[in-house]
Amino acid sequence: MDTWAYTDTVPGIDLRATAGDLMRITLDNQLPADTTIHWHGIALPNAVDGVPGMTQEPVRSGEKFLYEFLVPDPGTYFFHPHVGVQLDRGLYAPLIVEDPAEPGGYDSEWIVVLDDWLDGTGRTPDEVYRQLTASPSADPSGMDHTTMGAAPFGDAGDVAYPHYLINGAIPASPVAFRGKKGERVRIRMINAASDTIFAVAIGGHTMTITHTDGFGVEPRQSAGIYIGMGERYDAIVTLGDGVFPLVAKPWGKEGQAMALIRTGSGTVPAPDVQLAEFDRPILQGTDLRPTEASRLSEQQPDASATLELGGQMNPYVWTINGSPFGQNSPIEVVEGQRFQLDVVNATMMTHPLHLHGHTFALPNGLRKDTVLVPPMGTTALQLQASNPGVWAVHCHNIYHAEAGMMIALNYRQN
Ligand SMILES: [Cu+2]
Repeated sequence: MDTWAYTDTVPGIDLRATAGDLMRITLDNQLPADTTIHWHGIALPNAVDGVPGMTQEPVRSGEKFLYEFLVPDPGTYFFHPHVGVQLDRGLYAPLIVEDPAEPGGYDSEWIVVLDDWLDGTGRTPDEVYRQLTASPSADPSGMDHTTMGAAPFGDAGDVAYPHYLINGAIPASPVAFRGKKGERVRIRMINAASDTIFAVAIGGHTMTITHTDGFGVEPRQSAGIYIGMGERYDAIVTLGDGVFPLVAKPWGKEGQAMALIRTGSGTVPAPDVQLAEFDRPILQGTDLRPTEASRLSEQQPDASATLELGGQMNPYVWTINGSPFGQNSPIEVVEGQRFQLDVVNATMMTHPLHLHGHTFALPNGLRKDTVLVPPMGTTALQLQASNPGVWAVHCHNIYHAEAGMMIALNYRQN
């Protein structure tokens, strides 16, 4: 069994740039399949957004493709394929865009990438997808759906994973971050999982959340934070003295991911260490408020569209506005409009809704590009239509997206 990866590591090596830089990256496809790269969260030109059939031809096995774009905004991003369920194979890597105007206020910086993992354990993500879609009667997910409806996220997911990873490692052989007692560390957290929402906390520490999806938030101290698929959160943590577990607990699923923080001597925590931090309130993204600088200007929408998320396990079809992608009608916007997406989740699951090429403001002003929409929940997302093209709007549960939970946002001439 060969894992698919960017170069030879999972996650791939992180790319770093400064806001305003021109990125020039050649995808050299040595996979035995077509692929593309999507630069998740970056407001880039449509032609390099990496969605096959919408913005480019798939890059064939043995072929190359040049992605060239300016990175306009600082923040914590990542990149991954936009073909099938390839993200779940290990094809992902951080993209960090530094802010030349950043005041700093921290001593060092770590990147924490979360993942749910099954490749090489008996079935590939493609086989899982085939099982999900092929079974005419029984629920093939392997998931216990008895948590359905539980707050805050409802049904826990469609796939049971044998492993949860932080920076590619299982808890029995965790990665170790090293630092000094009293040091202030900025931790950039990325959820690259395909079907898993995580709660993240650090034993013996609180974290102060400072950013989400590249945008500043009013700093908020907490025992931990929930992170949906495709979301990113940055936190500042002041390090204690010893050895500490950084744990990511999969929502509604068994097991956990763990990394170590080492600043001194101490006992290494067991892989199944239970953190008391998870008994305290864990923040959700929607609890956060934007900084003034990251707000969208106050404005009445010029136009709006409803976006209804639907679907079920059996048959395994996920929809937007009543039909899977390809059968639903694109949402149309005109350049210059303030546009509102009225999102309705008509299912018992939480869906991480992701918009390409733009960011949006939640009703409380929080700016993001990926938002967790709770079961039977609604939200209104405002965006500024300033980046012409044909853009994907989809659930970042990669199995849902592949099963149809996607729609196009098309610019039309007025
Ligand atoms: Cu979904």
